[in-house]
Amino acid sequence: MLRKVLTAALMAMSVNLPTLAADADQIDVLNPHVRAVPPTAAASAAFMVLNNRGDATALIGAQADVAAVTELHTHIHDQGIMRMRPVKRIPIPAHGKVELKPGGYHIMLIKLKKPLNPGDQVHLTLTFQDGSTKQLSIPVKMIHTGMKHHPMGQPMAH
Ligand SMILES: [Cu+2]
Repeated sequence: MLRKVLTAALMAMSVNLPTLAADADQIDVLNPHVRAVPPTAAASAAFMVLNNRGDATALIGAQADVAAVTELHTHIHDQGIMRMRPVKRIPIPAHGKVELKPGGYHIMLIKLKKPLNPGDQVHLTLTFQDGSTKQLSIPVKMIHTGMKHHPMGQPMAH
């Protein structure tokens, strides 16, 4: 894979030239977690905040060890209904942050290979715009359903 060759080349460069910052080095991952799902569920999602200390970049790929397929998704409002849609990239503004959260951008874990119970760890690789990668081990947590988004997590009367 060309991307793998490029990634290897970039990683080698960053070893030789420590002043050359890779996109992955300027991103801090805050509060990463994966939604716990029942054993019958075919899919789950990962959420986190990507905080950028450098120039604008983007998340362009992800791979999780517990899923056969990992996609970047967003939610769109389609005639009053919220639908998920795959995206090629999730932009991360310069010296800013993007929040992956229920009802917004998220990393979709499809065709789960095993149940995701609270306390489990998921290995996730993030790939950024320049091909640099970040390896994460992130916890599985219970999350209340994301289709109805409650600001600040406050329950609302329906
Ligand atoms: Cu999704």
